[in-house]
Amino acid sequence: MAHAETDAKPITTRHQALGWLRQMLLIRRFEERSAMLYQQGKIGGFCHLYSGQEAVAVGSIGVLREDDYVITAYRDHGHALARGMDPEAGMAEMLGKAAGCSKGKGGSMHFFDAEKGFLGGHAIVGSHIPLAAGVAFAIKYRGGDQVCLCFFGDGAMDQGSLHETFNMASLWKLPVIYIVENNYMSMGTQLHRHSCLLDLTIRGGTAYGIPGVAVDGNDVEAVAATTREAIARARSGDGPTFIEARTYRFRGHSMSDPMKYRTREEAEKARERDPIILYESQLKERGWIDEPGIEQMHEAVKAEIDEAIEFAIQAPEPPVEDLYEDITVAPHIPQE
Ligand SMILES: Cc1ncc(C[n+]2csc(CCOP(=O)(O)OP(=O)(O)O)c2C)c(N)n1
Repeated sequence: MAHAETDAKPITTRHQALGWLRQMLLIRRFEERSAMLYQQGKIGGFCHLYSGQEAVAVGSIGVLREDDYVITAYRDHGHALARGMDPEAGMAEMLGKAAGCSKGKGGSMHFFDAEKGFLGGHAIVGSHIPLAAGVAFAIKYRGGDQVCLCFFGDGAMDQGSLHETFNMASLWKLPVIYIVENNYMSMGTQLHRHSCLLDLTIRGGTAYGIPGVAVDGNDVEAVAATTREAIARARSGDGPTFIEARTYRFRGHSMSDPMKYRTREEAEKARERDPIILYESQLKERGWIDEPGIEQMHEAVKAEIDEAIEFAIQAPEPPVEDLYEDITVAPHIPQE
């Protein structure tokens, strides 16, 4: 197993680094405000927040090309925003409004943005893992050199769909990169209680002849560097890579979680490795931003999310007639 260490050496430009910091802040703010809107009853249904895991989505999606694809599970707001989704479209979706990225019909778990190659938002654990292989198969079949980045949680490691897919993805050398966001918790079940091995690179990599790499999932540049290598492999026809990004979720599994499975000390300790604070200090050390610059960025992000919320609140509900639209999509059958 290779292990990408946290490395203080910049792997990117100042411009891109500041962009990554801003995206992580945007995601954090989006999530924290969503929690408040949920408590006010403005957001309904299930809602899973991404706070604490931002460096995984931002670092990996940040090194993709525009024509690549991203697919994820239900904890999806961060990935969508990292892929460039307009926060207004995201927030409107949270509030079930017609201007939402899924026309207000998908909600928190079903963000989608086809134009940006963001293919969801999937609620059934492990269900999108075969879909990612399908996307990668289509890329290869058409002779393209794009890749598909697929995210899921450590709980999904136990789904049969993952193991069937990994075998085929490896055998057929599909251009897919699987990233398990190991936050050590599958709802309220900790990793050591649901996984026979704690090193997931063995279960997801070695077992299938796929290179498996563990990375510090709270270090945005380590994630970016690791994903970049995986992308190069996939583009050159060498097949999938399995990345285990080790991270932690700060909030509960969903909005109704008493969190009895972890101690307050454990959660507080995890915040010492907050990916945003880590990156802020790294960039300050490099002289790429100073304290007033960081404050300005926080203010700008706050204003952007405030605007998105205002937009979402004012936006109209989908009309009732729309209930019977978008239920199924006619298949695209190529004409001879
Ligand atoms: C097939 C299936 N079984 C059970 C559930 C209920 N469920 C929702 S989330 C979850 C835990 C998944 O945890 P993990 O994959 O680690 O992702 P995380 O929540 O940490 O992002 C479960 C069991 C589901 N959605 N789908």
